[in-house]
Amino acid sequence: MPETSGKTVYKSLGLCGFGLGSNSAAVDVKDGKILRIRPMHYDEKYDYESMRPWKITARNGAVLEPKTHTLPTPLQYAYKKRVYSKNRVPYPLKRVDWDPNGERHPETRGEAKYVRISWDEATDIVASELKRIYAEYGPFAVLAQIDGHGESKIIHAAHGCPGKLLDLLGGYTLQARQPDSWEGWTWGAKHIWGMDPVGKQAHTENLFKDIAENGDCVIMWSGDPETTPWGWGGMMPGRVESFLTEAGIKQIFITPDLNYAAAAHADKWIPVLPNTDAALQCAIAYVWMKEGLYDREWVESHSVGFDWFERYILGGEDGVAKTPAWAAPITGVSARQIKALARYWAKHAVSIGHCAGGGLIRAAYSSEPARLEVCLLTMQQLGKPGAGQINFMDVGLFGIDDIYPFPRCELQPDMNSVYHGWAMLTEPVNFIPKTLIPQAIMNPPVHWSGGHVIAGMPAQDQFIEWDFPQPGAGEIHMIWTDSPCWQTCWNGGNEMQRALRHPNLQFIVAQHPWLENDALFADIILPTTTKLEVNDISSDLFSGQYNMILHEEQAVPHVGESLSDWEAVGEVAKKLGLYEQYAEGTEEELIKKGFENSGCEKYLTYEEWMEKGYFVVPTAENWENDRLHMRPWYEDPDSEPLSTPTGKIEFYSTALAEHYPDDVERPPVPHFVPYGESHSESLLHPRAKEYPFLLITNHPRWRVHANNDDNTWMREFETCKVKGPDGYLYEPIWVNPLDAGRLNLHDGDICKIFNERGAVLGGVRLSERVIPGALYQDHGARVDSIVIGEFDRGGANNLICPSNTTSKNCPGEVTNSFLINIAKVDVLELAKQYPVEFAKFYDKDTGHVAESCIIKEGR
Ligand SMILES: Nc1nc2c(c(=O)[nH]1)N[C@H]1C(S)=C(S)[C@@H](COP(=O)(O)OP(=O)(O)OC[C@H]3O[C@@H](n4cnc5c(=O)[nH]c(N)nc54)[C@H](O)[C@@H]3O)O[C@H]1N2
Ligand SMILES: Nc1nc2c(c(=O)[nH]1)N[C@H]1C(S)=C(S)[C@@H](COP(=O)(O)OP(=O)(O)OC[C@H]3O[C@@H](n4cnc5c(=O)[nH]c(N)nc54)[C@H](O)[C@@H]3O)O[C@H]1N2
Ligand SMILES: [Mo]
Repeated sequence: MPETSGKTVYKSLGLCGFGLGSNSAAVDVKDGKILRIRPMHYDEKYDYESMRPWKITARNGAVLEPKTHTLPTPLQYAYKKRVYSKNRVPYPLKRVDWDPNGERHPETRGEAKYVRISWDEATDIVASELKRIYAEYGPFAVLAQIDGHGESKIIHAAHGCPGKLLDLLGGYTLQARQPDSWEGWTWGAKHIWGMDPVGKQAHTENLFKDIAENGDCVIMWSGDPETTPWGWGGMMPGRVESFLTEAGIKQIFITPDLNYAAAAHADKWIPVLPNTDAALQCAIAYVWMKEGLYDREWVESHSVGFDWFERYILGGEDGVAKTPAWAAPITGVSARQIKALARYWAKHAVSIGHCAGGGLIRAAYSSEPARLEVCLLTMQQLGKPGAGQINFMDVGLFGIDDIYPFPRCELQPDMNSVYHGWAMLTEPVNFIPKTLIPQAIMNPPVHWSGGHVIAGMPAQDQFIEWDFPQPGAGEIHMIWTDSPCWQTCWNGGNEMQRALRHPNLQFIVAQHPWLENDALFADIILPTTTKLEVNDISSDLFSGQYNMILHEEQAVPHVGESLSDWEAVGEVAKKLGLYEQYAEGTEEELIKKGFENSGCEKYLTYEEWMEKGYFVVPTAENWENDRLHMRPWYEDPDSEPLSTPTGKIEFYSTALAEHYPDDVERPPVPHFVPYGESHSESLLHPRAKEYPFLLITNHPRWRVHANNDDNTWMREFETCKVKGPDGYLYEPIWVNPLDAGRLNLHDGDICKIFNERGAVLGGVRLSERVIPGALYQDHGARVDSIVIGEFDRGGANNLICPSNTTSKNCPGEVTNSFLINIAKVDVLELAKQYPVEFAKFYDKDTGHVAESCIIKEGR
């Protein structure tokens, strides 16, 4: 048992990690328990000046500097409640009515209870099922769901360890991870300005400094830098926004809701109906064209196909001029406001700000607003002083050298040599895009255009056609998941619930720290640890202040019988005689190897680093002299061609015209596409008569996707939960008072939101902070099914998202901005109607699994 009393350890505690650490904090431990989590002081063990503190000075003299301590968010301060959650899987579990030697009852997954078994028995079962399935069907019958965000652990990686073992066994089918955060940029923007690998502006070096010195305004077009950086890198982006205000640089928010950053920092809020941004963008271009508010010569020297775009905007193509008056009823933004915005923009140095891209980048036809944004940026001379596309969360994004708008550190500590986690670019023979999993389980074969559908692939990959299964491979018969939250994070969760109960699936094994979501559909559950319970190495790359490399000491003993993800898979590897090849060393050896390959040896020795617990990488010398984002291209486009086929901005995409000339859902010239063959999720579609609201599903303020919904400290916030008359804490739904008045809804009412795909409950929060015609409920709440595949109490609105992908030839996710209706429900009556099913698992007050799903020994 490791020493765990009276000490302080350092941990990166961000929840978006896949080997990339963030949100570092100090954890004080007493008597083997977490006492408190607090900021760590960079200068506690090092001289602050050695870090070369940086400084950005605005033209009015306002100054932005890093703090001398890390900037954790409420999610980190409260993390001990997640570690000690009563939802922790206490020991290995087996579903009672799943018998590997008899009846398997797939149809009761999600409602059958569990019994305790030993690690020995659990790993015997997993090993023998693997052998049987490989022998009967071959390796591709095993689907590995091993991607996902979560705790950033390196040796004890949260996601991916099963892939290593399955590789040693002969292969598997990979659930390919979408470019989820950036669907529209990937499927759309890459075809107008290239910008591989992400599709957002590459070359953002020193963009923020340029904005501070030369910018007049940042349009926050669908971002919330006071909420989403909580998941990525800490509180710095909120400080950056305050600095913009001090610097006299205006912030205009274009969003359907007055989100948390807008409420604190907006000089102006322009409410827009969800996913109608493309119409607004077209109308802005119209004003510029009609009023001559752009430099045509400059645009033509940097692009191809502008005439085609002009023809579409002015109405030459379809007879509809995209005027402000045309856009006003579609977008909810008045013609007057559109003209004022267009004129202001053309006369000032304006940048567009994002975090990942906002809801519209994960909505139907998201390729179009992404491309149209590039049209607008280009018409106003991208790269001119103070003008670019800036991401408030991209501080050292994935170590890509040129996506770095804030001052650069000398080095990004490299963890790859010992990272056991999932690699985004794994190249298995057989894979299924994450959006198509339910279909691939229930109705194979599946065909798609769009290549590997893995974030970071080059644009040309999108033109490859693929099939599942590949020739020689068969159907899926087993799932091994270390990321059991598909239902509440992807597109069409009710369909996934049906897939998980499909007889094709003979065995599901989940390894997870908490009993929730898809884990409650597994046949065997292996309990895994949080990072507070292990020794590890990690980095911190996203703070926007300094990079760090941390020696993460174990803080507290393992909870229950849990093992780390790496160790849990190791126990199965032992049963298969593959442990040595799987593990590649001891924990101690790997931590040392990790440090030696991190690039940090030039600063200090391994022993010094172990002793201190962390090292702060200094700011690069002369970082101010780095290249200035797109300035060289702005000055001379021929000096650095873009990665489009013509090397220029393509208002008319030559590649789309060549590969998909007839695709009206993603035509060569970007369009406003309200609905079409793939989707009808628009207020302009007749379906809106029945489902008259668009649902906004932002990234949750008090969670990171599916993580943290059981955190009792978070659940106390009024914006986190709404207490129903039955005492259950429901997921809030923001309703504008104008809509609420018509529907006779009141603050605190419990309602169902619904469409043909099912219904989800929530609690009304009346607020003028959401535009009439839209409702807003955060994404990622825990599934608490009343009727599986139909009706949910937890507020997991992904259950009723569209299953169809971005568009016909774009297999991206559509999880935001879809049609629903809302109606008040009487939960006390409902409880009578569904006496057994209602609130099967979650305790109404604490939200904990009331241990009702585990049958105790002796009972
Ligand atoms: N409606 C709607 N849906 C969306 C979005 C949206 O905007 N709206 N956004 C999309 C985006 S951008 C993303 S990135 C995805 C996120 O989707 P995911 O990456 O799938 O979601 P997460 O909840 O972050 O993480 C996956 C799982 O990892 C688990 N986990 C955390 N730490 C560990 C660990 O140490 N070990 C193990 N075994 N498991 C661990 C979590 O509990 C969770 O079950 O959601 C997408 N879905
Ligand atoms: N707390 C927390 N932080 C997170 C995460 C989390 O789950 N929780 N997830 C992390 C991940 S993986 C990612 S990808 C990023 C996501 O970062 P983003 O993509 O920026 O986050 P979203 O919440 O989807 O959207 C941001 C804002 O867009 C606006 N918006 C929504 N729909 C529309 C629309 O149709 N049009 C316009 N104009 N605006 C719209 C809303 O005001 C919303 O607050 O956040 C990361 N950080
Ligand atoms: Mo994301």
